[in-house]
Amino acid sequence: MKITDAKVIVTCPGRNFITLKIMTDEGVYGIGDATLNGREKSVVSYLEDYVIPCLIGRNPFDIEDIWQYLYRGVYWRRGAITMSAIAAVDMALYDIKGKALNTPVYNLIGGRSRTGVMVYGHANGADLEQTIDEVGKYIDMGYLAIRAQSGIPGLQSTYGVAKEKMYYEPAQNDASGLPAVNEWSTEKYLNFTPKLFKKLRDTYGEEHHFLHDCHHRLTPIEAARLGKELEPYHLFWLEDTVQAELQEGFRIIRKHTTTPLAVGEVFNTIYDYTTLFTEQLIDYVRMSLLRGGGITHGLKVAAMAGVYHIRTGFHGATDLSPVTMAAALHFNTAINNFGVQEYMRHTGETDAVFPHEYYYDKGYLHITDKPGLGIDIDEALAAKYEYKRAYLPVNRKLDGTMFNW
Ligand code: CS2
Ligand code: MG
Repeated sequence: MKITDAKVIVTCPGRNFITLKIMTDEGVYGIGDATLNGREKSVVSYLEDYVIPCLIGRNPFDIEDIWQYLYRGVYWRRGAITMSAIAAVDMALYDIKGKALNTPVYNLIGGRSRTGVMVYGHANGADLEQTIDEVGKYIDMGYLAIRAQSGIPGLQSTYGVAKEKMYYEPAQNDASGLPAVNEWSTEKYLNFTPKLFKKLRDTYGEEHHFLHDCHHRLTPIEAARLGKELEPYHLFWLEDTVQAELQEGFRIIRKHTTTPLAVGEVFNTIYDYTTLFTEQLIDYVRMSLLRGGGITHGLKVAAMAGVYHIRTGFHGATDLSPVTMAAALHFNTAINNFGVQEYMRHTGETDAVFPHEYYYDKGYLHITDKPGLGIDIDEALAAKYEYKRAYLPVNRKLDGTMFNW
């Protein structure tokens, strides 16, 4: 079998998605997600101008060699754009291989290790009361794990609070078409957050897993304070506590609290984790197959994480397309050290562009045995949705200091 052609499909059913489609001389094709929220067109060019010419004529079954060629061969290794492009190729090649061998992708990477994939939903509200109510709605929908994010008293905006319920899309421009500006106060946030989780436990008891995303906004000692204050509420994890380029920063957090830590949705290679793994400074890997170079790289990361008692908890926000969700579900079904999968549901409009096999049932996502990834792209429908540049917000402290969003 030979790769004969490939193309990049840009569509915007409510938000931008970038999909790579690889075609072969035996009529089998595969698809992969290449969406990089807020910088989508960069990956389009990376694929069209540089990667696709190198794929033509190759055997699509040679997944490892093609991965190594695209990773080592570029010389300028790593980075979100490079690794998202490599991920799209890798997902598409696994899709092709599964279809050609008439088997679902999970059978190519170890077979079935579990009957379903536990997911966590996103409850959020403008204030504490609304957030408590929203968590109750997710419990009523059968979720076993729920992330809770709330507006912070005294702040006009913050991370994780959706404009419309049951769907959160962070990409938003201001009136001039440039990044919206959010505001931040660590003090207000640290004083408020423990109250939210005390109220959640007082209201719903101990049965459900509660998660929370700090979204890169604390220093290590601030994260240590929050982790310690949340210990009575037994969170499943505290996510992205600090800007994690400084892996050693987690030593301070770990010294002070037993609250489990998750990090890495902005990471893109195993090297972002080496200190965090070998010193057991975290508990969950957030780096998705999309940002982290696909299934081939994900298997290496999960294997190394497993040596250090670390489980996966992949990123699964709306800006990762249903193609990444499909690939993640095959991956999560097969590996042993699976933890949880983020499931920020896409809209019906998006799901129509990406018809897929996976489905939600009582707190779990399930895949079927359809060969390949079990997902497709409706190109005619995709063509109806024009690309619209949309930035992620920026974030400033109340005194105007530029900060992490
Ligand atoms: C968040 C994301 O889902 C999460 O944990 O961190 O919503 C993140 O803000 C977006 O994916 C950014 O595009
Ligand atoms: Mg996050």
